[in-house]
Order: sequence, then C-alpha cells, then structure tokens
Amino acid sequence: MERFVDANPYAWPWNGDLRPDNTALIVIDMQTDFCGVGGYVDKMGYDISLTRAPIEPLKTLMAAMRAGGYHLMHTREGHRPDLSDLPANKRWRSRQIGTDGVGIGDAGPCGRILVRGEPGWEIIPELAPLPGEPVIDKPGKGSFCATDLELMLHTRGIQNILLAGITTDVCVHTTMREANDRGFECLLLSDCTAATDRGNHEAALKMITMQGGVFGAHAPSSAVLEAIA
Ligand code: C5J
Repeated sequence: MERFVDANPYAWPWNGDLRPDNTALIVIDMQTDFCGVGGYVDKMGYDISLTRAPIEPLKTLMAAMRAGGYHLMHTREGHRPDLSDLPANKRWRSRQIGTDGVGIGDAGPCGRILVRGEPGWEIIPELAPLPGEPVIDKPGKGSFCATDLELMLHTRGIQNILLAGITTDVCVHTTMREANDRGFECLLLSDCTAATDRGNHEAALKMITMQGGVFGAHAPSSAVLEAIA
C-alpha cells in the first residue's frame, strides 16, 4: 500500500514507500545548550523561546512514531573533554559573540559549553531518548561527519528520514543535505524544527522547495500524524 505525507513541494516520500521498517525520525541536538536556560544559545543572547518551540509538537510526534513502530534516533553536538576534536577555528569563532570571550569548551552556567558529559550537553529531559534508541554523538554540525550514523541507517534498512530538532538552518539543514547526497529520502518537519532567527527558519524551508525539492520536502508534523494514523 502506498502512503504519502502531504508535503511541500511534493507528496512525500517520492515513491509512497513509507513504512515503520524503512523510516526513521532523527531528532537533532535537542540539548540544553541549544534550548535551555543558561545554555550556549541563551548565553549568546538569542531568544530560546524560538528554539524551545519544537518541544511540544515533537513530544506528540515522537509518541505517535514510537507507537507506530518507527525508528527513532537522536543526535548530540559536542566535543571530547580534552577538546581534541574541536577545530581551533570553530572555538575561536564561538568566542567572538558576546563580551566575555567565552565560547565552546569554556565554562558557562551549564558547565563547559558543548562538551560531552556536561549538563548543558545533555538532551533535555522532555525529549529524552528511550532505551534502545540510538544516540549519535557528533563533533560537527552535520550528523554524518565523523559518526557511524550512515552505517546504522543502512544496517536498519532505512530509506526515509524525517528530520526534527534544532537548529533548522545549521545542524538540521547540514544533516539533510548530507543525507540527501547519500541517497536518503528526506522530510524536514517545519514545526518540529526552529532556528535562532525566524527569517533563517523560513529561508531554510524555502531552500528545500527549489528545483522540485532539491534536498527533499518539508511538512508540518500534523501531516505526518495524518499519514501514519
Ligand atoms: C549550532 C546546531 N547552531 N545544533 N548547532 O551551532 O544547529
């Protein structure tokens, strides 16, 4: 039986082959550092109400996809405590915003910023992974770079990826582009993602719709809930 999500710019997935076995929801970087009080995004001065907006729709979607037997995976951006996987230019750039010169790897209100094992690096409790759901630790913005994500998707027979999490214009878009280039069929969930800037979120959605769906498609989670009901 073919099954499609009402998506933009095309009914997704392209071939209607949407099944729990071949489809994964990847929840990207829903960490305190990106959406919690005192985390990295908060410390940089951005409005965390924007990056917290996906939490409620995500809770509903994750529950429905778990109930339907779909694959769920999670990612965390972060670096080793010795910072041996933190490029010097990434660290330098992160210290340019704000007046205190504090950036990735330095101590902040939620521990060392984006360092594995620190409180700010943890996935927020509302969206905690369940036992058995893979968590991919990544040192970069994309989820495929320097991780075993691609291998894990292939061993599970996954062809379709639903992308959620934060931020739309950085880690979510980078991951979507990486996945698309590897032949995965991608859907970005417009209300389960957010950016630190509304315009960037909207622009990131628009980019997807170019060239007939250059990286895949986007849809609100309500359309997915309808398709998998
Ligand atoms: C950023 C992310 N924005 N998870 N990371 O630095 O999008």
